[in-house]
Amino acid sequence: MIRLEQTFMNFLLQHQERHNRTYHFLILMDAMISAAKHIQYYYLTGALKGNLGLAGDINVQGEDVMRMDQIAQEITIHYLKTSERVIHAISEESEEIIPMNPDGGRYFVYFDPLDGSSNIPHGLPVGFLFGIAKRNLEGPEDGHLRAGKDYIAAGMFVIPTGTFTLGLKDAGTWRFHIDETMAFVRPTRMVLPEDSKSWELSFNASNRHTYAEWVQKWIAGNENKYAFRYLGALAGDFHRILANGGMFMYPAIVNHPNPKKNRPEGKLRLMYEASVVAFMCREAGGTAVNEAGVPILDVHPEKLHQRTALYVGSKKLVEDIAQVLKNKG
Ligand code: AFP
Repeated sequence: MIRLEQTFMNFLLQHQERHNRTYHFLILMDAMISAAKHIQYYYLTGALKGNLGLAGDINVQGEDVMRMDQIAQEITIHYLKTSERVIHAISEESEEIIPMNPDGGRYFVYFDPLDGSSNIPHGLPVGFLFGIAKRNLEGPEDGHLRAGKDYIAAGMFVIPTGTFTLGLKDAGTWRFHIDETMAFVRPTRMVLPEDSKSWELSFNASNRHTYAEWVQKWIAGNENKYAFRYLGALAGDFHRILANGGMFMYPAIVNHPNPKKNRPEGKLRLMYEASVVAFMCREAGGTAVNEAGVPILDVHPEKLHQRTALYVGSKKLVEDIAQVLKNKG
């Protein structure tokens, strides 16, 4: 017997119908899926076609742009524009807002088309992360810089692994797998496990002595209880945490021996990294906070490429470290 699976599109159509929603979100998600499949294809063939190297440019974050970053950006902008549903988008790869359909558009999209650049030269997992907010339909538009709690959906593709995880507002976080026809199939609801047996801790251990003292102390008191895993691409690391439980963290760097390398604001980007995983985590029963112990989803961005520290995962662990962060000890 062949096992045939429910597709993502079928799942979403039913979801929209059940909640009496419009078709606009379907059109937008169809665009996201098309973009992800094309990025997946270029990434899989990247080593053979010479697309896994540097592009020769520096991006808005002051980092080297990889050829794949450019390809993924071009693909995503194309599909978002042709969906005609996006007012404008904010991308890691563009300093400015990317205008799309200011009059007829309905959504704001915040995305990082290929996150985890240090994995690119090796063809190892990277992420395509996105958050979606809706235009204010009741009154005058109140701006495009939305806090994560105002997103209607947030998701990530792990490329080239072929998994897609999507958090839907008040409707859970779902995981899909790519099949032989390049369709995303088999919706599986993700719920963070309560049992701490499988929990993992994920952070860049080489930064450990640069964290605030109280964070270092918390790690020392907890590290022996959990397995330690770190891939260096948020989508991949968070993918594990969603399944196994535990916590991913990228704390503020405040004690670097070279003070110029301190990152008191944190490293990760609020709108298209931290809020995206925080949203999926909330829908899976977890939570996320910043360096002040404040929920990530409550933080209103003040600028497009705002950075933040991030602690995300199982409620018990994140709430535990949130207390330490609030009390600074
Ligand atoms: P890049 O895409 O700039 O490599 O950043 C990836 C990332 O934003 C996120 O995906 C990782 O979790 C984190 O940075 C890894 O950073 P470190 O290399 O400093 O551990």
